[in-house]
Amino acid sequence: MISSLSPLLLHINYCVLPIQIPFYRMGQLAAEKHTKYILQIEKKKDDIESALTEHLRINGAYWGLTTLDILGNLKAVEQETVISWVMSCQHESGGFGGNIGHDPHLLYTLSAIQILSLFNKTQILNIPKVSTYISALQNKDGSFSGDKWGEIDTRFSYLAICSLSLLNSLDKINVEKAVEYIVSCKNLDGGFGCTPGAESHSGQIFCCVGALAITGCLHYVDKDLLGWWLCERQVKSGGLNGRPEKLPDVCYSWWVLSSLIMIDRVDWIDKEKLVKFILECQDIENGGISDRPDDAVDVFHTYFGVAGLSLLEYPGLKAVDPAYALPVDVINRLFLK
Ligand code: GRG
Repeated sequence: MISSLSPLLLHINYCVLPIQIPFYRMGQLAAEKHTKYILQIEKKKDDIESALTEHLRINGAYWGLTTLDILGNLKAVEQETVISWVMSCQHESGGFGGNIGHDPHLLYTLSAIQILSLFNKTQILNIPKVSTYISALQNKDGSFSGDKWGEIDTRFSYLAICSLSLLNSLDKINVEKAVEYIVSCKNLDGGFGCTPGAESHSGQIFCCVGALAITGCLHYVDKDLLGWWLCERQVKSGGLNGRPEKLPDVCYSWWVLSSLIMIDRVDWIDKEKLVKFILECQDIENGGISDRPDDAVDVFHTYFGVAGLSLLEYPGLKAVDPAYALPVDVINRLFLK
């Protein structure tokens, strides 16, 4: 049964105990350097990284802008320029593309809605049009396709549910069926995969647990079993991997940690060691965070590193909501309206 809990109550229910880390025992977060790193990405339009990521520019904008907001520096960007660029990525169907003139997909549509939420500007959207685009992608069995080409994945269930919830339009889909499909992707190890029977992976677990949290259906999760699987993701270095026998990666600081918080099992990992791992992945000189120590930095890992530290209550950072992947004050502003 679908709970009538409002999304507003959800993040208030997560229990995150403050950690007491003696910060003199580890490096510090190079917050100023990371701000500079994010702000200069936009200016480097001609480099190879920029060319390779052109198709997902709107995701990059969400990662970068949310990082700036967590660091308390969102005001450093020209809001009007960003908003008008985001709106020019909208397709006539109502969905958003990854860049101007690109095909729409749920992945880019959520990023567009998240960016507008950061700037308190979702009201400029034609909400019925956007939500019609999203709801048309729900299939009979409750699953979602990512776009008109039809691929199905629990990532797309999360993208649709999170987007519609931010637009206060969850009533446009069959939530009960959507939840039923997600639950059908639950495995015997307590985790979730991309389709029924597919291997558990931390990224998919975030999507399924996040969607269940937003819809008030966390009772479908076997919290002890999943908590055990998730805390087993921590390796010797303190970093987290996405599934057994894989290398740690800073991005799993988000996928695993947010899931552990949503199921109230975050104390089952060594938080101090994870903070140390994330800090070791910083480029102290030029800013930015990489997947593992000494690798090249990028905006994706910078976001997940900073957001992970926020979930770990690292001092000086805004709190982030583990289900919506947006600062808690942004979520409160949306749902308290
Ligand atoms: C709003 C935060 C937010 C997300 C939107 C798209 C999406 C929802 C979530 C993606 C979840 C996911 C599948 C994350 C995994 C990303 C990743 C690092 C995949 C790499 O997979 P492999 O198999 O890596 O290459 P491993 O680490 O397993 O070797």
